[in-house]
This record gives sequence, structure tokens and C-alpha cells, in this order.
Amino acid sequence: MKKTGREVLTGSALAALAALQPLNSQTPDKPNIIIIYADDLGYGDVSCYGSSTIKTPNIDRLAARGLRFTNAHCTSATSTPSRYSLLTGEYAWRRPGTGILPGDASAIILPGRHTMPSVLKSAGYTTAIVGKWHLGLGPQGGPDWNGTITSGPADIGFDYSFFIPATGDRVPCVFIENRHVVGLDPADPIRVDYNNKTGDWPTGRENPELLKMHPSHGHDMTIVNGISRIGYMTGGKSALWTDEDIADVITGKAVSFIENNKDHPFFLYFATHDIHVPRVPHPRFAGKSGMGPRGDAILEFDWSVGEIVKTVERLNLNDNTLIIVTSDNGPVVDDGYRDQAVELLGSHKPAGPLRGGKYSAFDGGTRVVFIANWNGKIKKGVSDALFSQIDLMASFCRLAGADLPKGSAPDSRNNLNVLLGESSAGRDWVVEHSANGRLSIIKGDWKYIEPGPGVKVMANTNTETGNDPLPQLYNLRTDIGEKNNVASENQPVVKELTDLLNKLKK
Ligand code: NG6
Ligand code: CA
Repeated sequence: MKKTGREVLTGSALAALAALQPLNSQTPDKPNIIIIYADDLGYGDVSCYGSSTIKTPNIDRLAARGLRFTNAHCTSATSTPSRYSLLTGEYAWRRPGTGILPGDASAIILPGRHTMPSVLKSAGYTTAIVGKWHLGLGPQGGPDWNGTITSGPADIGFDYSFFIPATGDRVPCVFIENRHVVGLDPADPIRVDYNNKTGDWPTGRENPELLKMHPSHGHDMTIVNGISRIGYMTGGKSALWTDEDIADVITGKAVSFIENNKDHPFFLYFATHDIHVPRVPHPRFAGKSGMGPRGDAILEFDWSVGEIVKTVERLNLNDNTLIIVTSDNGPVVDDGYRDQAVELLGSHKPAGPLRGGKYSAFDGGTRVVFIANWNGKIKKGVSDALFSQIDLMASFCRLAGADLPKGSAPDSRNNLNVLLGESSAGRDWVVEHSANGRLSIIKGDWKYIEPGPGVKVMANTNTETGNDPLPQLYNLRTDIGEKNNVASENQPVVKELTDLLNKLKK
């Protein structure tokens, strides 16, 4: 067996080396960065943001020792555009084709582009994504599920990847590790089709008697693990995931990545499947929240956060690791499955005091839980600074001592001092983007929502969209629930914000 450099050193040689090196050989000026990115977690879904109906002790503990932001925003009210903006530093609304993607979509972040992981990689970090991708794979025409998957995380700066291609409710229901579907039997190739049924696997529409969880709207195509999905698939039987185990599997991969990289700077983007539909938490969480699978999935998410934090502490990395917990968009109660989320909600308020939720232009869509923790570096407390996930790329670059490559991350600004709690002067303005493409802008106390067509309440999810043919203006300081449209009384503010938004669009 070939010996590594470390193995051939013995006895006194090792002692001499140990005397020369600090115990932890991590570079102090390049702290590890971990983003824990929840899916559809609401501003009111965790106890440290005021919920008394659910207990999230691990998240609360991180917040109690770190900085809890009350006015931090993702960029869009749905997954794909929020993730696109997070990883590229460019608002998704500048790029057509960055809405919620089907599971067979081709890549929307093309190989060679400067991204959050690629700039950190150039700065000496080892980078990983574990969890949900949802940014398309492969060249035009989509990925080769049965061969080598190109134009994926590995091509935009991630050294390691273990991921769900799109969402839990979209086929194919398989994990990908780096460039290959995990556990695939070549004799049983995967076929995916989003328009027509492929193969003979039963569907929720034709065989509802086979379902353990029924759709409430949509989600009636191929059945995998007793749950019908969006899209059709066949093949890959040995590779199919078990929904109940997704959190365990991906949390385990995230923990291993941290362990394997404890001796040099790393960046981990841990994008959990919780609490997106289908909500099928492990049996040890099932029934524990009293709120049905949606509440149980929050407990499971909290457990995942705890496992990551414990790992960082066990490896003595907490003085040198920035941990962020946030979400890709706001909450939704019924997102397409009859999982009792509506019936068992009780007095729980997923968006807390905010109006609307996932999909909407109201703040419930985009003002999110955001906690930053770095032992000994970030002072504990609460920050009311206006902050946006769009700034993480430039801020991380600064943290890593790297320069943003020319032309990259056009919308990202270095706001590291705000992230670390050294300044409470947040952004001047933040732009929010709803599922139907409407933009809003927050500046100071004011929030302006562009006028335009569209339903006011989504039929199936019951979400208040924020659509209105008239301009809307709210004073968030006095009216965080966006109840009183004061646009007509404040025409100069409406004009100022309309002009600013138009300028930003260019
Ligand atoms: C919607 C799905 C919803 C969810 C969402 C994406 C239907 C009826 N609804 O189209 O269930 O999958 O897309 O969510 O299909 S996101 O958080 O990934 O953006
Ligand atoms: Ca989401």
C-alpha cells in the first residue's frame, strides 16, 4: 500500500512537526462558510422568530449565540430564482427562463460562469453542495441520467456534490453524486418525460388506490414510494430515494463533508429538502409537532441544523466557521398534497406577522429567517438592518480575501460588516420578486409593489399574491402586515420608488 506523507512520519518527527503547527491547521483569515438553506421555511416557523406553536431548539440556540436578522430577504418568492441569485449574485428577474424549473430542465447557470462556489474555490476553499439543486442540469435538451451528468454543480465550482436534481415532488426521484445517479443499475435505465407518460409505472391519476399521500392539486403523475409526483419517470428502481430518509441521507453527507475537510477552508451549501412538499419526515419526527407533516418537517429541519452545529463543535471548528441559516422563500401551507397542513395548523402563523407567503409579492414571500453565527466573531444579538441574500456572494468574497472577478455578480454588494454585526446600516433598498414576475422595492420604511394583472388569491394554495392593478405602497414600520395601501396619499414616494425600480431594471 502506498503511504501518504503523514503516515511515513513517526515518533519524534511527528512531535517536532506538531510543535511547529497550530493544533488546528485551518487558516484563520479564511473561515469556513456553511449556508443551511431551508426550503419554504416561513418567518414565523421557528420559535426564535416568535412562534410559540413549534419548538426549534437547535435553530434558537444558534440564534441566541449569533445574530438574528429581522429584515433579511431572499430575492424571489420561489426556489429556482432565489437559488440562481444566491449562487450568481445576479437577480434572476434579469434572466428569462429562471422560473421554477421542471426536473428535466437544462442548466441555467452555465459552465465557466463565476459563482459563489467558484470564487471561493479560487480563494482556496473546498466547496460542496449537499441537498436540493433545482437549477437545471446538462446542456440543451437536459441531462443524460444514465451516463455522465454535465453542466451541473461540478461545472460551476463545486468540488463535491450530492443532490436532488430538482425538488422532492418532481421526477426523477434519485440522488446524484458528482456526475452520476447514485445506485443506478445500467440494466434498468431511467427515462423521464414531463409531457407524456413514459413506461408503465402507475400514476396518481390512474391508480390513486396505490397512494400513501394524495395530491390536493397537481402532483398526479408517476408514483414513487407511494407518492405521486410532477412528471413521469420509469427505470432506475435501485436508485430511487425513500422520502422518509432524505433528511438523514443528506445530513449525513453534509457531516462527512465537514469531517473530511476540517483541516482546510471549506464552503458548504447545505440546501435541505425540508420543509418542501411532499412532507414525509422520518418516523422519529412523525406526529411529534401536533401539526401534521408540515410541523414535523420543521422539527426534522431543526434536527439537521443541530447535527451540523454539533459536528462543527465536535471538530473544534466553531471559532473559525460562519454558519448561516435561512430559506429560499416564504411559507405555504397547502402546496399540492393532502397532508393535513391546513387542518392541523391551529393558531400557528407560518409567516408570523407578515402578509402572504411563498409565491407572493407581500413580504411573507421573501422576508425570511436569517441567522448568522460565528463564535467569538459575531456578537450575539438582533439586527434590524435591511439585508439581502444577493449580497452573500460579494460578502463571502471579501471574507475569503478574494476579489470578485470583473463582470461577475453584478447585483451583489459587499455587506460583510452588516452580516457580521459590525454595522447596522443595511442596504438602502432591497428588490423582491414574486412568482408571477412582479417586483417590489423596500427603501427605508417604505415598500412599493408594482401594479399589474393577476389573481389576488391563488386558488389552490390560498396564497395572497400581492397582485393589484393599482400601485401599492406600505409603511412597513407602522404596518408590517401590509394592510393599508397608502399609495394615493404619498404620490411623491410612489414616484421615487417607481423611478428607482425602473433604473435598477436597466
Ligand atoms: C409548483 C408546485 C409546488 C411546488 C412549486 C415549486 C404544483 C401544483 N405546484 O408548481 O408543489 O413544487 O412549484 O416550489 O405543481 S419551489 O419551492 O421549489 O419553488
Ligand atoms: Ca422553495
